[in-house]
Amino acid sequence: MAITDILSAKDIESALSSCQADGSFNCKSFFSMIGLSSKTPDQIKKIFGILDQDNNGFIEEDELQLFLKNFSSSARALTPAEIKDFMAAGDSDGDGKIGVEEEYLSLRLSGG
Ligand SMILES: [Ca+2]
Ligand SMILES: [Ca+2]
Repeated sequence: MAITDILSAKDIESALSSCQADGSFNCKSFFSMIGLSSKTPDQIKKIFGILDQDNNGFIEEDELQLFLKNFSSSARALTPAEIKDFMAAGDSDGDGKIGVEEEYLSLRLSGG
């Protein structure tokens, strides 16, 4: 399944163009630009499954590093500082990885 089955290619394009420079990625504005907060829990679970490349039920730092590449193979990797901020925003129980409940919760908290 492609991520564009769930999200609009146009939204993805504008979200990616907003964070082309190193250090300009913000997970909350990115999620808001791709319209994630309006998705159903089931759709969010599917997106989580795409981001969780090794399918172990959690998104880890190395998967966050390649986060943007899930949306476009030519997108850049996230910087260590961006990964740290992203993890801090998503990892509410502090175990160093993001579970699907945490992803969903952080989306609801970010105003969805
Ligand atoms: Ca994983
Ligand atoms: Ca966690």
